[in-house]
Amino acid sequence: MKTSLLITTLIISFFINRTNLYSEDGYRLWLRYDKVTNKSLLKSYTTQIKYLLVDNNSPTLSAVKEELQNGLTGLLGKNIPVISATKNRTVIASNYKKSKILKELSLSPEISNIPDDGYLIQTLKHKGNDIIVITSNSDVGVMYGTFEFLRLLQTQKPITNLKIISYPKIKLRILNHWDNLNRTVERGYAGFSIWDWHKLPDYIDTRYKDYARANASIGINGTVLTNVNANAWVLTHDYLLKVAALANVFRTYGIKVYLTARFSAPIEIGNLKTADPLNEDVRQWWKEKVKEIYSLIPDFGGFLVKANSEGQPGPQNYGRSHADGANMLAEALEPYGGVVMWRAFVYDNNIPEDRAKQAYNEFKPLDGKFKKNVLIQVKNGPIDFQPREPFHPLFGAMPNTPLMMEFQITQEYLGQGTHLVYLATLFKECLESDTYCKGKGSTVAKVIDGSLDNHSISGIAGVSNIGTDRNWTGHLFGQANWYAFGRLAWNHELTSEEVAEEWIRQTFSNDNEVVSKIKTIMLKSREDCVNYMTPLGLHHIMGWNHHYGPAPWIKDKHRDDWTSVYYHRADSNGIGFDRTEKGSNAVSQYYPEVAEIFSSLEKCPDEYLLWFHHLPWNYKMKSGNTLWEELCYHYYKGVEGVKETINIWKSLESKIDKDEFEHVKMLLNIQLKEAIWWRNACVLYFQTFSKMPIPNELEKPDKSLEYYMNLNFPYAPGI
Ligand code: GCW
Repeated sequence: MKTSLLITTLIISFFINRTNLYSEDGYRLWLRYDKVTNKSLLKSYTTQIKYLLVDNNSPTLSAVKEELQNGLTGLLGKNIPVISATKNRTVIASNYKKSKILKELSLSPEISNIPDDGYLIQTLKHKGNDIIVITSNSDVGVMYGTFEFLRLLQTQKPITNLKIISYPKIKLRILNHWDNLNRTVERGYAGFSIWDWHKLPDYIDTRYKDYARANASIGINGTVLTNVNANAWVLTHDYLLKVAALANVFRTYGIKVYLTARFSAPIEIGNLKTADPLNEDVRQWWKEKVKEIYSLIPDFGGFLVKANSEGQPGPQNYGRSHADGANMLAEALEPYGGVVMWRAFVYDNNIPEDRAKQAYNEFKPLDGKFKKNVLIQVKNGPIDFQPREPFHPLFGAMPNTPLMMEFQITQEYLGQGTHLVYLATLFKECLESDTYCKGKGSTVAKVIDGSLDNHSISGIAGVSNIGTDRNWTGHLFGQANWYAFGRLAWNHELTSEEVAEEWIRQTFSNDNEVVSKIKTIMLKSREDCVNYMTPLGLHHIMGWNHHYGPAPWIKDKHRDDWTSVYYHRADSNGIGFDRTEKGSNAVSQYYPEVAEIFSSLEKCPDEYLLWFHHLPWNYKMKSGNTLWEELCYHYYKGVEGVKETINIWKSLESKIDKDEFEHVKMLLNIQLKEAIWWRNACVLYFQTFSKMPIPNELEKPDKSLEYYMNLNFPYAPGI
């Protein structure tokens, strides 16, 4: 009896697991390679692609071959034989510099000038044969071209008469993992760190390769494995062996490994008494450490450093400047071609100055004082990855220093693991902002891609949202933000819409209704979120420490600049942070053309109003509403936006994989609940100052302010 029950259970669970195995769980990301559904396109593809020729072997080109074989087999639903001499209808993937075959073809002469990472995809006729060539002057460029070619098929684009030339605008396209050695992830909402440090270097999880493939497919070429709140332990020999094992997997996919360097490492793991960057023993220690790293990882990328910020050690502990600290590390890395990415995210509550001004004050005077292999990594806005911030005034202010962009892909302040918020629109808003540093058209994008000041290095970083969750990012739509970061790092001129459309077609389907409806959802999602969280330029009013949920009432903490009241400054007179000349004068850090717009009540866009101005509750807005009414309308609009999203999503039920449909639906319901929570808590709280009624037509909150203020989340994720 017992045995038969056991057998039945085993059989049932076998079938359950089988079904799970075959249902869509998101693991494949945007590289699904499912068979092309459009019959006539499929026919056209299969007539044009009969054979595969991948020339010149190298680990990278072997990976190209594997990707093309897997991809094409899936997409075309049949095996594509690999051959060694060109026949009619062959796809050739080859490095132009190494290939004999390609020299015989009449390829576009531009090939010789395409920068290393770039590629050419061209349809050609040669000796009566129709062929498609994917080529580059480097192996990794061939890989990028391969992924682009597969993307054409996945998004069901025609492949006749191709001539695509593409190369990245920004050189270092890097993910920053805030992953700790114990596998927790700071501000991570997708499980634990995918780096299994304990089992490394001997156990190589298949995820490492899939991670590398996914990154290569969108052009990401670097990864910082460890948290900026750094642990020196990763620099010990045993851990470096683990790092080297990861680097060995990633190298094939053109991805370099970087580490965060804890400034006090010479004391903590080097037995020195000091970490003073001008001390000879300290300098020597770093030189030897770097030498050891390169002996294990010959293509190591360099260090990312958070120093003298939020309690992290740094050069200022010894009375030295950020330049002294960065240059010491840069000198050690220089012989090997490594770089230092030194973060500008610094602010100190002991300095009696608007937090928004502090990074600029600290770094601007250091312009031109850094060694050539130092990049200063600046967050998109002057506070901290808020749902909306104006661009950081450092962009454009340090022409003699390459500035890197730091975006946050993980949604610390935008709904964490449960809100659908597509971030390309946020990224683009910042990249397209005009700094006016060299006159009109000096966009942030042109500052960071190095084109404005002719820098030879340039970089962009995204704080990763990846974890051990089966679908990598927790929320399926989190994948879109990883994807968008990579695509925009490659080409910041792509529109948010183009990127969304590519992602949807590869992730869900090429069905027009699916594409257009999901695109609508994605494109409005960030504005919805701003509306239900921090409309009209409000910022930093979220929960204490875990940053989950609304808490505009946070005050009286050990640091003012970590409270909410510091930022919104609501009182019986009004609300907002006066950053004009009459206030903190943060506007003066921008170029005059920009400062003038932000300072002026007429010209300042509503989006930034309370970021720069403290205004009375009955202030007349451009819409004719009072400020109080306008604030209410925005909060309510945000919630309506989420309701609308849910309706659109529900209308797609028959066209989306069941598991994915349910997954997103449940998360959207959480998002709605939390949007209402944000709206109610904020409106009720601000009402205690405005003393004005919520406009009549708006539904009144069903809970009291006290209720919201008493909510507690000791186990919220990400800390
Ligand atoms: O956004 C804040 C986060 C911290 C983070 C810090 C930083 C890694 O709340 O968790 O620390 O910024 O960027 O250094």
